[in-house]
Amino acid sequence: NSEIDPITLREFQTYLKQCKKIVALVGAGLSVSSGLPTFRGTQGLWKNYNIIDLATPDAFYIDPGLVWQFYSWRRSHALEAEPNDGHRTLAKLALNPNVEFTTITQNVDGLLIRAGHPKKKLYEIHGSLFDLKCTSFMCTYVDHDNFTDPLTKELADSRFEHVTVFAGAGGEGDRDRPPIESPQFAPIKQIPESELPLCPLCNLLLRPGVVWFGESLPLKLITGVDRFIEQGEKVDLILVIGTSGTVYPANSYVDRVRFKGGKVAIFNTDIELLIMAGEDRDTWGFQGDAAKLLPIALA
Ligand code: BJW
Repeated sequence: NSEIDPITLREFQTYLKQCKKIVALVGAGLSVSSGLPTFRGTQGLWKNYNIIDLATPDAFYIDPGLVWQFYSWRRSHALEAEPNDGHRTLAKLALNPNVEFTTITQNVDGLLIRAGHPKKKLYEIHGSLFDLKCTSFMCTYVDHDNFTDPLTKELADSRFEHVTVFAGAGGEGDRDRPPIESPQFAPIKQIPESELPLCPLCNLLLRPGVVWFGESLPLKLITGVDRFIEQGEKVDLILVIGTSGTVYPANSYVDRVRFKGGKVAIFNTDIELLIMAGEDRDTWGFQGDAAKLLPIALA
């Protein structure tokens, strides 16, 4: 990216060379140049629904057909997408034997793995679009890496294109605004539960293996992240890539690294977020597309 400030870059890279232990915290912005939308802001709309409202247990229990159509669309979109240079740069860093490195990703699109990121150094803390689990608390059925698309015949038509909307139409902050008419509004079809993905063990509804608001993150992953941050050498640097930092516990990792003396580097298109970060002298801010910035900054 030509707008990268050479002085900031030099200072950052000098520090980077000394780092022994690094963690990357990844959000939806990393996959934007692969064609996948973010959650908040102007991209965060699907067929006139706020994406953030659909990614909740309430939405699923009220209307599983609607939420399954949304996730079916997400699955097929993620399968069509290709990893970008940002994903590949992190994968390369994870394979570097000279640095202790871990990626914590909030993304569920599987693109880091497809870019060659070793699974054992990757914490997909919000799950995966390609994991399915049973909705019954009595049933332990889980299906990992299921790339079938569509999952049922009835979900086939739900794979409409993403609705691109006008500024201010999506995101959590816009909840109180009236819905915006989109010229590409596509009606949702009613799908009976019997035509949605069903558990082969108990025949109840399956759900996407992702973590919705109010749900606990998988204990094994949280413990793994905690160990990486709290045990052994201190983390020298946290790379905060394409995330709004609005969701707990992901956002808490930045302060935990900082608290122990680690530095922070933010890669984001949002200038306001970077201005706020710039007030801290142990934080570098790089504005632009993470897919373009990471190969330069981490070269
Ligand atoms: C670019 C770019 C480019 C764009 N290059 N950058 C009150 C009530 C209930 C719960 C809570 C509460 N207060 C706090 C909580 C906890 C809650 C929470 O944090 N809520 C806040 C919103 C207030 N968290 C939870 O509930 C978590 N569980 C938990 O804490 O359990 C314990 C507990 C339980 C109950 C109560 C309290 C505690 C679970 C969180 C699960 C989040 N799930 C989702 C959906 C996942 C499945 C799916 O994908 O569908 O995760 S929500 C959504 O947000 C998704 C994302 O991973 C996550 C983060 O979003 P992200 O990645 O940051 O995306 P955006 O869109 O926000 O930002 C994109 C950024 O990219 C922007 O900054 C752009 O500028 C930038 N960008 N293009 C670089 N090219």
